[in-house]
Amino acid sequence: MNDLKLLLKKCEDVLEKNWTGSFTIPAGTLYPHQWSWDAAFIALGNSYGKTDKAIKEIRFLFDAQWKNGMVPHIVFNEREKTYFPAADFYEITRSENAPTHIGTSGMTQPPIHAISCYYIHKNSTDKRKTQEFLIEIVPKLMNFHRYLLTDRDPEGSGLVTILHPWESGEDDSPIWDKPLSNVTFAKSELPEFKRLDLIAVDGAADTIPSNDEYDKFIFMIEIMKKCNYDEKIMYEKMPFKIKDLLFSSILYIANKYLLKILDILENVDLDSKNKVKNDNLNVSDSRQHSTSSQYKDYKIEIKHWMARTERNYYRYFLPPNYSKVGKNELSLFLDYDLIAKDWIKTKTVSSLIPLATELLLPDEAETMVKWLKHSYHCGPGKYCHEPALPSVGLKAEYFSPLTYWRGPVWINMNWLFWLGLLEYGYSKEADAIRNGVFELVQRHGVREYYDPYTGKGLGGKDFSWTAALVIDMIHNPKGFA
Ligand code: 2M8
Repeated sequence: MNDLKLLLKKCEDVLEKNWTGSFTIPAGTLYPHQWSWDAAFIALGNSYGKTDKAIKEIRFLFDAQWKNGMVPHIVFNEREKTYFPAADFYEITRSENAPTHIGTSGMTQPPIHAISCYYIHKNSTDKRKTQEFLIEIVPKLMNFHRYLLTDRDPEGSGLVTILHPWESGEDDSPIWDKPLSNVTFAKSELPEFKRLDLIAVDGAADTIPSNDEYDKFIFMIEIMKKCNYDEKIMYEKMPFKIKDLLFSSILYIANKYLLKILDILENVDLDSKNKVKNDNLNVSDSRQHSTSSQYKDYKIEIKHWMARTERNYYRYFLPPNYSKVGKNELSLFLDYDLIAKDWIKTKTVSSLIPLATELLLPDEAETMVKWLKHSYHCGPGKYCHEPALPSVGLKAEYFSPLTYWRGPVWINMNWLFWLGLLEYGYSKEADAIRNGVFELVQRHGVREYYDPYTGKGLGGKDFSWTAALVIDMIHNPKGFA
């Protein structure tokens, strides 16, 4: 078997190993439950030949959707005890919006799901089955996106506010250092708890968030609980409130894919729509199953959301004094701290994410690509192990080659940039990233993240989204059509 066939098999075996029968865990021991954006990436990987698993993955997650539309970032498997904080810690019964049939967290994660649902259908060999799945899932996706652009965007900016670093997906990124420095509390305000991630990474403390960061993560969950997860009260009370660049960019891309799904359904013959039983959607009756006129209304609503995003993206994420993208080192895009009322002047890999949205002008994209290529470098005369993007610029004083989101290479971020580069026609740079990802996984295993200097695999072993996205990059050398 040639190298790519071997790599494909290796990744397919990881997804098979992590499949629980209802969903796929990110990695054994370390992450034994279902995570939201992991599930979306995994469903995309399974959309190549494992359609039923891909549908089950998304269905299991959205069956735990809260009544206000929020999709929780973790859906718990009660039998698994190797992860902290567990379901009981979140006390979601405090909220009338929470599901009662299953334990979940009380926060959300980036909305990759509409992209995956589109490809579940596009890659399917049973179009009727996946059309019916799309008819079922569209109202739930609309409820999720609507939640993000109402409860989490009272400013009507078309951009999403996160209330906890875990909602960003980039937990301990240096982006959050300054906002977190303002999160203070007495030790007495912190519940007793024992971290379990250190055990799961065999004691490699330098690869996971610090205890100080973890204390703040847990303290902020306590505030959410005290607010009974009421969105309005949390918006007033949370000491951490960020217009998140990566999250908002992913939602913008996902809205484009939701429009593609609606285009498909508008042409689906009526009888298959009527066949789909009227699920008891755990949302108010106004959001029951759709008809064509409903699909038209959905499209109008999505276009309004996207217009708001387009109007405000530069205003919120590109500081005026850096008005020319690429004019200097900080004139990339930055997250906005709603509490400090200022940009977070910490450049990381997500500063480049606008490249994946296609919101950039060609000359701005060119500037981004220059910075992207520069960040392969590890310093004078040294280079990254592979041309895959590290999570933080390698010369940044806050760069750390081994620590989680503070420097290592993450495959999901490289996958997003690979797509963006292809969209803008930078196929050489895109191929370099694709080959760099393949090299890392072939030589260092299917891991959660990688040391950019040596390529050494770090964090979770047999990591599902790494496997899933390599499967996509192998099947899809030219990215999404
Ligand atoms: C990491 O997040 C969890 C908390 O949600 C953790 O650190 O315990 C992040 O990398 C996140 O992006 C990912 O979804 C999750 C599971 O892979 O792990």
